[in-house]
Order: sequence, then structure tokens, then C-alpha cells
Amino acid sequence: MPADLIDLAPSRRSMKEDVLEGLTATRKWLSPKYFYDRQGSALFDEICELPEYYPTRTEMGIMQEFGPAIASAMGPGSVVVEFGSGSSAKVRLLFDMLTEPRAYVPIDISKDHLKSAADGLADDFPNLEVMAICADFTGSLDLNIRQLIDGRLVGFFPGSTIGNFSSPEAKDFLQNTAALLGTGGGLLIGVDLHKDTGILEAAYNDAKGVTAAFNLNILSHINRELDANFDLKRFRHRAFYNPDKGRVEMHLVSTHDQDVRVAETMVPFAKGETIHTENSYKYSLDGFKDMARSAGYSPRQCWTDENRLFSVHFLEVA
Ligand code: AVI
Repeated sequence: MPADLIDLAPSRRSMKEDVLEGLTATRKWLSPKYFYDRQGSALFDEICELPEYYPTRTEMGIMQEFGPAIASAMGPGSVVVEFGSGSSAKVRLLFDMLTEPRAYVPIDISKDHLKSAADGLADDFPNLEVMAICADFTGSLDLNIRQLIDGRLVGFFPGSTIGNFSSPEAKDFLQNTAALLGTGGGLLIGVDLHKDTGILEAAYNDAKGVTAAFNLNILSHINRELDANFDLKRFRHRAFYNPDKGRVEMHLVSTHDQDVRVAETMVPFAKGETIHTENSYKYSLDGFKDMARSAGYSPRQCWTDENRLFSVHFLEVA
């Protein structure tokens, strides 16, 4: 049976406002949420399979190794609410190990990708109610899931997507999800850890150039949605670890002096000027738990791989 879909997608106007705000700033930036059109979501799935990109396979290894402990922390009959569900690949692992999960609520900004992933999941898990919500989960969600479905709400936020938020944004996200999940609810969240710079920089500069294509695709997305004329051959991918901020940064570097039209605005670029497209913060175990506490969660359990590359935390709404 196809999944239900609730459409709370932001309007085009908000994308235009966001993009022009970033591109007319003194230091140009774009929100990483605009990576994820259909092509960007497919490229991200490809990144997750790359040998250099350790987070996905390490997180899945942790979930497999500690499956029974994770399932018992989440409890039977839970309603799994996934924030930024993408292809819904990792949640399949969860549904294989949970006891009689009641429902799945994937939330994602990319409507087509969301719908096809939700339908696929509904086909493969016929006893599961699947209700997809197309929305920007980075804002506060004006949604009462409890009114729609009964059961303990357990959030799922894998992949260290929390690392793409600044510290105030990460805290806001945790506060918003705690409010949405409600007392008695929980959150299973994947968090990438601090490590050797070489491992980090390789993960964001893969040999096949998939991460570069993913980064550049944000310009194609803007070209299509906002009638812009970025020439992708005139920008190049750059990613590096910034030790002062504890984050990997991705930028697009303009290789020429050039003017680009975005909607009705002309945006000038100097040769070498960059658009900052993403931060990927890395955490310590204690640093993350402290932030979770300050946002209204009680950290309950945490699991890591043997090399301490990545961590998976179970938090309860305090
Ligand atoms: C989705 N997010 C956690 C990824 C990351 O590692 O920050 C996005 C990504 N950017 C480049 N490679 C992967």
C-alpha cells in the first residue's frame, strides 16, 4: 500500500530569500539543505558507499553490533520519526531489529525522494503504518504527531546530520525534537567524532569526485529553481578541516571573475572568492552529551566502534 504524504514543504519564495541572503553577504554562503534535490540526494547516497566516507558504514556497523541493546532502549511498539530520512536505508536496519514497531514517520524536504522511499518501505514492511511528511525539519515543526498516531515517539537522526548545524542550530534542533517527541519520547542519534585530520579530509575529497559533484550540484539546483545561470565549470570544490572550529568546511571556489544572475539579482564573484556551502562539526562524547542535556534530553546510552570514529546515542526527553 502506498504511504500517506503530508506536504508542509516550504515555498519557493523562502528558497529565493535564503539563497539571495547568502549570495549577497560579504562572505558568501548557501544553506546545505539545498544540496538535496533529486540529483543531490542520489549523489549523497553514492557518497555513503565511498571507501573514504567512513561515517555511514561505521554507524551501520555500530547499529548491527549493538542491535539488541538499541532495540531494548527504544522499546516495543514505538513510532519511529526520522528527521531527514533521504532514502530511508538505515531505518530498515532498525525495523529489522525493533520489536513490533507501530509506525514510521519519515520527514524530508525532498518530496519525490521521500515519497518513493516511503512507498518502498511500506511495501517491504506491510504491518507498518507509514506516514511521510514533506517538511524542512530544521525549523520548529508545527505538527502534532501524537494526534495522528498512538505509541511512544522515538526520533531517529542518523548520519551525524547534526554536525551540519552550528552549535545554536544543533541546540534548537534538539529542543524542537524534544518538544515534538514529548515526555517519554526518545531520540536515537548518530554523531561523528573528532579524529585525525587526514581521515577527515579524505572523507570529503574522495578520489572519484562524487563529493565535488555533490557540492557543485547545489548550483544546478539554484539554476533550475530560481532561474539562475551558474556555469558549473567556473567553480570548483574545496573541503578542509578547520581545527579552530572543530569542523570540516566545504566551499565552492570561483575560478574566474564573473557575474551570475540569480532570479532578478546579479551576483558578482571575484576569482578565488568562495561560497561556503557546508560545515560538518565533529564532537567529543562528553561534548555532545552536555549539549543534549542543555536542550532537554537525558543521555541514556551511547555506543561507538572500536576505533572511536563514530558514536550512536540514545537520549530520552527529560
Ligand atoms: C549529511 N551530512 C552529515 C554529510 C556530512 O558528512 O556532513 C553531508 C556530506 N557532505 C559531504 N559529504 C557528505
